[in-house]
Amino acid sequence: MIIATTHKNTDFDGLASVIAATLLYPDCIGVVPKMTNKNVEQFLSTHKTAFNLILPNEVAHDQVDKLVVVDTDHWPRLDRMEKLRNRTDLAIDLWDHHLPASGNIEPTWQCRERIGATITLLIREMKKRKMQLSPLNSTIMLIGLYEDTGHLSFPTTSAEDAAAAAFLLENGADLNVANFFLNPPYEENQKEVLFEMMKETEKHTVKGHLIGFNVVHLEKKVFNLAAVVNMYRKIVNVSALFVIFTTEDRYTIIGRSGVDAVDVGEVLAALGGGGHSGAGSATIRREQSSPELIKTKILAQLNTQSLERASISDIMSFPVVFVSPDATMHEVRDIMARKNIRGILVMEDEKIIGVIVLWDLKRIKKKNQWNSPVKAFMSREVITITTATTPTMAARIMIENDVGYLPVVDHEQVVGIVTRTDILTYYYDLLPD
Ligand SMILES: [Mn+2]
Repeated sequence: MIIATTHKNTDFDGLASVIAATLLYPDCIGVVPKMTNKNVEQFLSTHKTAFNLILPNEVAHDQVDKLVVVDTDHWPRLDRMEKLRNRTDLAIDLWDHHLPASGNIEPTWQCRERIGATITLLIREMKKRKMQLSPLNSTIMLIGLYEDTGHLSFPTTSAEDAAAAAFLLENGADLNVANFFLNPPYEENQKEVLFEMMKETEKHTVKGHLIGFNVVHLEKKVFNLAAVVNMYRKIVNVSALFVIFTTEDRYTIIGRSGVDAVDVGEVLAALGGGGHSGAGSATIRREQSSPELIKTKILAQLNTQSLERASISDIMSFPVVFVSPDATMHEVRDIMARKNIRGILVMEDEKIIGVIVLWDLKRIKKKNQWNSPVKAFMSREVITITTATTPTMAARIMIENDVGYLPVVDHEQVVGIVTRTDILTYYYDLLPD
C-alpha cells in the first residue's frame, strides 16, 4: 500500500500536494493530519468525501510499503508515522520546496527544489504525463499554489508556479471557490491581535533593511495568526516582521518577509524552528527564554545572514573618470563621448569638489560657453557612499536625494562610482557570472 502525507497544522499547499500524490501514485491513499489549519479544516468539512483521504489513526502501518511525504522533510512534523520510521524495507518519496533541507527524513527518491509551492513540483509531473484534472482537483491545487505564493506575488514565486496556475485554470479551477477559502473574513480576535500590534512596533535597520518586532500576549487561541502577521507586515511597511506571541507556557515566533534578501526561515531555524525565505515560525518554551533574548538572537542571526547577493564593489564602475575644476566644458563633452559615460567627477587635490553629468551639458546655450571651466557648471553637492554601503542602501540614497551618481569612497580615496545603470543591472540580475 502507498500512502501520502504531509505536516501537522496542514496548510493548503500540503493538502493539495497530498491530493496530487493520490492521483500520481497508483492506489495511493492520502493521510491528512488530525490538526490542520482552520481554513483547511473548513475546506475539508465540506469537501472531504470527494478525495481519497483518511486520518492517521486509520492507517494500517504494517501494510504500507511506500510513503510519500510532501511539503516537509521532518519526521516529527508528521502525524502518527513513528511506526514507519525505523522500517528498512520502506520506500520513501519526498516532494518539497523548503530548502536547504533541515529535516531528518531520508528519502529513497526525492524531488526538492526552491520554488513557490510544493504543488508546482507535482503539477510538473502531471503535465509531463499529460494528465487532465477535474475542476475540483484543480481548485484545491490552485488554492494551495496561491496560498504559498501569496497569489503569485511572493519573491519565491517562479515562472513555473505561474505556468502551473495557468494549467489549473485550463483544467477548470474555480476562482470563486478559491477566493472563498483564501480570504476568510477576519474574526474578532484576529482583529484584536492586529490592533494590539498597531500600538507599538519596534523597528531596527539591519544592513539597509527595516526589520519590525512585536510582542503580543495571547489570552485565548487565535486562528491563522500567520495571515494577521502577513497583513500587518504590509501595513507597517518593513522588509521583515517578527511577532513574538506569548502564552502561559511558550513563545511562538512568526516571521514574514517581503524581500528576497531577508530569509526568515533561515533566521528562525537558528531558534529551533524553520520555514522558507518568505515565511517561518519557531516555538520556544517560556522558561528557556524571554522576548528580549529572542529579539537579540534574531538580530544577531540577521547580522550574520548575507542580506545582499553582491557588495557595492561588485557593481561599481572603476577606475573613476575625473577632471580638474579648470577643465573646459568641451573637454568634458569629448571625454563623455569617447568613454561613453554620463558623468565625470571634478577633483582637486584628490578630493571630490563636484560632479558634472550629461544633463548639465544641455544648460549650455552659447557657443563660447564650451570654453568655460567645468566648475561653472558642475553641481557641488556630491553625496558619497563607502564600500560598506549595500546596493539596496545605495538605491535608497539615490531615490531619496534624486541623484544618479554616487562616488564610492574608501579611506578618503575615491575607488569607484555607482550609477543608476549599475543599480538597475544589479536588481534585474544582469550581473555577469
Ligand atoms: Mn508549502
